[in-house]
Amino acid sequence: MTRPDYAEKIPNNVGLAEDRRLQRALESWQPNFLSWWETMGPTLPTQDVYLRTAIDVRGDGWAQFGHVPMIDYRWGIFLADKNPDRRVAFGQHKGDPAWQKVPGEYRAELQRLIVIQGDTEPASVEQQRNLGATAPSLYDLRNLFQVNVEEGRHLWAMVYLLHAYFGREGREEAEELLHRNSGSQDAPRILGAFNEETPDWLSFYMFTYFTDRDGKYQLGTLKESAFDPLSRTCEFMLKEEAHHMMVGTTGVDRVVERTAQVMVENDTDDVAGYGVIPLPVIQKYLNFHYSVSLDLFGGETSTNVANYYTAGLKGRWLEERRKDDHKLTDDAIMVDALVDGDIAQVEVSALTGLNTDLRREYIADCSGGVKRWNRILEDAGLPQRLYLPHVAFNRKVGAFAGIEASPDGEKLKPSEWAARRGQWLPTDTDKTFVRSLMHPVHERGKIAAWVAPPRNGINGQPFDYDYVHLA
Ligand code: BYC
Repeated sequence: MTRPDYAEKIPNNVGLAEDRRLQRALESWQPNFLSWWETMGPTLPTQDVYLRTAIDVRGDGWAQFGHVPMIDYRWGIFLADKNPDRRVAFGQHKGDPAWQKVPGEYRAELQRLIVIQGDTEPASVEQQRNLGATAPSLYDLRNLFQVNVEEGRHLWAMVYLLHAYFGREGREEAEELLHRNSGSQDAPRILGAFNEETPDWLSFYMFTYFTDRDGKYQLGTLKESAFDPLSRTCEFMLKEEAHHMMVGTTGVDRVVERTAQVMVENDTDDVAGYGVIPLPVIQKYLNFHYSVSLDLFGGETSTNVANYYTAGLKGRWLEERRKDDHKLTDDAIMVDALVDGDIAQVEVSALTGLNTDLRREYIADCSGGVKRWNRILEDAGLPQRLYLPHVAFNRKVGAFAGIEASPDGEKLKPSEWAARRGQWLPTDTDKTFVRSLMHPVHERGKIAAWVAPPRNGINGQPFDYDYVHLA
């Protein structure tokens, strides 16, 4: 394992200095990345931001805090430490030594998985680029930028793999990652949720709760990959990803807390006039972000995922803790399906049902957030509760893509859906209202009226710390 060289143009712990060809290739991609960051990254001008920078994967090296001008942020390539004894944990190659090179027969599939993962990272930066202008506090602004620079680093992580292991095609794919853009008509991002807008901070908190959490689960499955460099890079990315989910979890906490406060103070549900977000609007945002994030798991049944697993490319969440043969050739699983046009379940082979297996883990995790937010309502003495809508609600991918269903899982005629969708998904009026609250609060120690302050600052600093110096 090489120690990271932070003096390098591209900080890394992959021994770039010893591989001049790779170093040159990445150094020629770097200006394109920086020009993408300048044109598609955060729009709010800043002098510097109190950022966490990874300069090592060990000890506290992954979390060095300090005020940094954003363009000087050091996007580096860091892989978790190598375990020389690591073996493939599942599929037909179970028990073999983990692969240090890409086997020819799996090249196309591995490249595809890495490209899809890589595509989401810059997409989220593009989606969030204008949020700085309406940040509710300097603390939130700093968190937004932290998420953005780390998503940029996660792009670097995938680009490193493409350059180092996939030759010319890999380099071409790395270029394409900078050319597709979120929401573009001509060259959109690959997955649906990454072409949606993140126009306000409630959307940002919901995105970092629900969509970043898909990232956690997908990275968790790629961390199991037999292809060791992919596994090691995902392991380190997951460490950084935890902060993004904290931003989402506590962000929604704080919105719910503030709304609950105003409801209690004024003894009314109708709080829009008091400048906070009514619970039914929060529920609609939750419905939207949860349902588009469910789409990110692919179909309930998928031969792609069965092949990935059998080949050893993509495992299950916490693969090694599963008590089975890790081959699954004789196992079955119940998955959601349309049966004679009705919402039901069918039994399929465990291998083709693996997207469902992962989605179940994800749903259980999402329920934790809802429980937390409901505890805030309960503690405020309020009877209202938030909930996760049914898996058939508002789906564009998988078994329920062709039907419409209510959040309770009742199948609806298209006309009923058209008449009622505004009760369940944010309407233009809801979105305009939420946007009308988004006045920037860029003054140290102050916060917008629609969201409660956080319980803790960053890295032991108080809430009123000078997290960002604006230009
Ligand atoms: N939108 O066989 P199926 C993150 C396509 S987020 C559009 O069921 P499969 C992050 C699919 O490509 C994590 N198209 O799919 C979060 C296939 O097309 P083809 C990102 C979709 O392969 C926040 C067809 O439909 N990482 O890190 O089993 C901020 C049939 O689908 C969608 C990954 O996703 C969609 N939503 O599963 C920043 C991991 N879904 O082949 C970052 C890598 C499916 O018929 N990707 N399709 O043309 C994968 O593991 C899998 O490709 C998927 C899909 C789970 C995405």
